[in-house]
Amino acid sequence: MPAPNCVLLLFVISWTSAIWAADRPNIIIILADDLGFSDIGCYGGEIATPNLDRLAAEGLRFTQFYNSGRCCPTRAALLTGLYPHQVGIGTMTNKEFDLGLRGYRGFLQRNGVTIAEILKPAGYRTFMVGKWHVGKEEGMRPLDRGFEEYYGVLEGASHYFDPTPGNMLFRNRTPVKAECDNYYLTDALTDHAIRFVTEAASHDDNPFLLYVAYTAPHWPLHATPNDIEKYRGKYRAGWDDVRQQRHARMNELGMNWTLSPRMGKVPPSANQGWMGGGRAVPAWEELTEEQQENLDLRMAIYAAMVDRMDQNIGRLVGALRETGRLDNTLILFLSDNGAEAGGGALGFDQFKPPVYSEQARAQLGGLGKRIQHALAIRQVHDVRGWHFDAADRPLAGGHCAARAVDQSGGTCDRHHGYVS
Ligand SMILES: [Ca+2]
Repeated sequence: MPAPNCVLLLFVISWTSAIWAADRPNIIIILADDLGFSDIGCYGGEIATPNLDRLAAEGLRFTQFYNSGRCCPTRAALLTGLYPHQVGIGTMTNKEFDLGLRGYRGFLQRNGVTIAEILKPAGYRTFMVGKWHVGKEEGMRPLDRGFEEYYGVLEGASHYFDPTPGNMLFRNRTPVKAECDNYYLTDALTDHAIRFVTEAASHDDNPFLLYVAYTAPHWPLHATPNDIEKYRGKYRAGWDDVRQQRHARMNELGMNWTLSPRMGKVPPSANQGWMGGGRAVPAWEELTEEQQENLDLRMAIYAAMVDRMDQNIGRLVGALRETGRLDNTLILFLSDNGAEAGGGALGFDQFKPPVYSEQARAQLGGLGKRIQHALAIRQVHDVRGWHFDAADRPLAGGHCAARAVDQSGGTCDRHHGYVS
């Protein structure tokens, strides 16, 4: 089948037949940030993601699924089951994006309800960790929109080793600081997610909704030395070689796509101009040895961030197993948009917010960007229909799983008897 050039969002689901039994399932939505769909192993990536791969092998893997192309709109659609413009987030959030138009208000409107606002009165515990990014002011935050427990950053682009300044690290309604000297945000989010599900299991038998919105691997490229070291040198062959290898593995995995022509330039529409759209993407061989070494490091850091996220997903699944909740838990994994095409002379580092100090760059190995591109747009709102079906609480107009597959025009490589 022809290569779909706008597949951005992957989708891994793991469940067992127990979900469709009388007990309502727990629901975990894991959202990665700026993750390219081919970065993880079960979609051909060279990054080690054994935990996600296992979920995929035991579940269902989408080969076509669409998000809303950018952080805030995808999150708005995912939370409400509506198109992002319908709930005021046609673009990004905060006051500068309030254009005074119904589709562009800069925060999640009240004309749509969130999945937490539906499931909480239905008896679900409702937890969230991670990046909210659909409104940061009082009255717009997770606890204002149906979640009873929250730990994370209200905005995006967080510093991984200390997200305190500027990114509004919160525990429920209270601003907090990074909790320890060796703090790493992906670990901390998982710690709190595990705390939520463990406490819930010890408290009562009510099912829970857990929304895990990791900030990884969104910039800044911050990772720990041990994780980085695993990938140093693996990208020295260059991005064209990595692209070819990923494509070959995709076909081995049964996706059977034709590799699209190599882009000569980053499309301006993908970068909105301010990141350098329209610039040429050089062939790897055109770069100097020093540039190649530098870019190998940047890509190794990115890979380390994805690897670390997978390690943490493994910890979360382990906690579910220990609490006896794993077999009655629906787990969905997706990305809010594709990996970001950055700016700069090599497409990697033009855009540097002030949070990145020179000290941090020296310590962490520099900042960077990726080489893939975000395009378009639709269908993530169908995800909420899945939740309602699984929870036996469908809304009028909600979609069942099979319909979601059909409407996206996509296919899946495994089929389950999940629709009556
Ligand atoms: Ca994003």
